[in-house]
Amino acid sequence: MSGQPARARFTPAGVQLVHVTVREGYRPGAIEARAGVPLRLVFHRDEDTPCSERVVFSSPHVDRHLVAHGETVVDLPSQGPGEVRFTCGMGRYRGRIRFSPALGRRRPGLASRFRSAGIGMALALVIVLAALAASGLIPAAGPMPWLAAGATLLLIGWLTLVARVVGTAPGSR
Ligand SMILES: [Cu+2]
Repeated sequence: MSGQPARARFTPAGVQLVHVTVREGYRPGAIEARAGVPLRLVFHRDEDTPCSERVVFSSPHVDRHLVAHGETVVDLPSQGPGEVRFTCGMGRYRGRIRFSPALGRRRPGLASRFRSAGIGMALALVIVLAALAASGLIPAAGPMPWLAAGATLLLIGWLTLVARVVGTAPGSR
C-alpha cells in the first residue's frame, strides 16, 4: 500500500485524527502527523481474515485487536519527531506515520501585527516630530513629541489587548 501520505486532521479538541481502512492492507499506508500532539487512529477493518486481526506499533509498543467489520480506536500519546511503523500480526500489512515538528512559524496573529505596527508608528512619529523640531517648526524642548508617541503606544497596547481577547474567543480558529 503506497500512494500519497494522508495528513492527520485536527479535531476541535486539539487531537489529531486519521481514519485507516483495513482491507488487504492499510489505506492510507503512509500518514503524516504533527509531533508533540496525541494522535487518534480509527481503524475500519472491512474484512475478517485472521491476517489483520492485530495491529502492532513499533514505538510506543502498542498491540491491539481490531474488530472485524467494525471500528477500533487506537490512541497514541504525543510523539517526538520521527517515524512510527505499524503492521499486522505477521508483518504483512505495513503502515507508517511520520511525525514532524510544526512547519516554520505560524502566521503572526492579529495581536502581534498590531504590536509591530504600533512600534513602527510610534517610531515614525518620534522621527517626524524630531525632524519638525530640528527645522524649528515646533518647539524642540516641549513635551509634545513624547506625549504623542506615548499616546500612540498606549493606544496600540490597548488594541493589542483587544485583538488578543478577540483572537482567543471560541470559534475564531
Ligand atoms: Cu497479517
